[in-house]
Amino acid sequence: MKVGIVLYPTFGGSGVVATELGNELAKKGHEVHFITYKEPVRLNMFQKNIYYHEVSLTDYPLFEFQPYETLLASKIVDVIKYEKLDLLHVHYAIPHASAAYMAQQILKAQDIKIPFITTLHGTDITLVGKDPSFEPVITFCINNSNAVTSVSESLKKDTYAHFKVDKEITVIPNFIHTVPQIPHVNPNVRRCYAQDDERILIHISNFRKVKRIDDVMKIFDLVHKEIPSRLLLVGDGPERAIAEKMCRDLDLCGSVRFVGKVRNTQEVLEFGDLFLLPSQTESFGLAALEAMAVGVPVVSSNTGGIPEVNIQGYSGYLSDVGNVEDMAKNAVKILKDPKVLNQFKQNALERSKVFTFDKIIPKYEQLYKQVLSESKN
Ligand code: GMT
Repeated sequence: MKVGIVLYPTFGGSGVVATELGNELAKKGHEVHFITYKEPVRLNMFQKNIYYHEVSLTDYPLFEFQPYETLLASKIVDVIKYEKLDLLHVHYAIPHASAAYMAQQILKAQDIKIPFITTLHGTDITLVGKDPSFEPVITFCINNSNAVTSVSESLKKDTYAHFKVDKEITVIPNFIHTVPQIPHVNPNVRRCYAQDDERILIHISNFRKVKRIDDVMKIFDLVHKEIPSRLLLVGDGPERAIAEKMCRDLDLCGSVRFVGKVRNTQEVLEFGDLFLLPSQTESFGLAALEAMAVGVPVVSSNTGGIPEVNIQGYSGYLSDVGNVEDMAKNAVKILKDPKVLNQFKQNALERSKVFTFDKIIPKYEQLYKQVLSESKN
């Protein structure tokens, strides 16, 4: 199959999922064409069956805002026509689904049929999409996609709750490569981050408000009072300054390390004893799954799709949003006793195996086949 994938090229989960999906489809022999405005961070361009088409932005004094959606739609038309794609798969509804719809209509006028699939990732529905100024376009594009998928049951429910959507939504969870067993880390490298008797807690995100970085700091402060520990903060974003200030105010600077943006998060996660994800909302929580896939248990909030990934008392613990005392108590419960910690690590790895590539990618391939055969009739 020749598949076009439209995505955000950044560190955000939707871009990571779209890139990894494309990489995997290419390995399976499909021809994959990525379409976006910058080289995706997780994309290895020099691979068989992988192509990248960049949407170049025009700078014209009349445009106070760049007409990205129009440029994207034009690029999609171009790629579909000249690369002879069979199908288009867009990740994140805004503005990818509306650009796909427009491209589909333009091509229809030229007697070219192209179905498109929209995958909903989270904030396109739960935060941005709910904004009434986006609603009519999102509702229309979801209803007019040839197929719609969501990354969790929770996101599917939210979509039906907030939009007048009558289109069937297929849940296809996110996926991961797991390690066969918990990796042995090089003690000398580990000592760069923590003493041998200290536990390592990790948080990875884009440091947006929704991630509740202040809760990460509060939880760590409580844990640190009971257990010798360090916190590694991976990623960057608008809330970083707040986290830095809290570090100083709580006198934690010596124990907190801002690692910054990291392409291969697994390299850092391997050093982790516990992953913190106290988000306000999270449609799935890919970062938590990535942690579990190298045997790191998760202390998280119980919002959105997180309970579909992290299992209470097994791969970690879940608490109400903002209940930092409970999250800290659960973290201590896991970290205090090496035997308990080891059991949680094994469980986290085991749980992540539900979401391996070999189980999830065929679900997308199946959907592609179904959509293609429907669109031919
Ligand atoms: O978490 C973010 O802010 C990034 C966002 C994105 O669209 O890139 O992530 C969303 O999609 C991920 C991949 O499907 C999910 O794992 C995240 O839970 C989801 N984020 C939210 O719902 C806040």
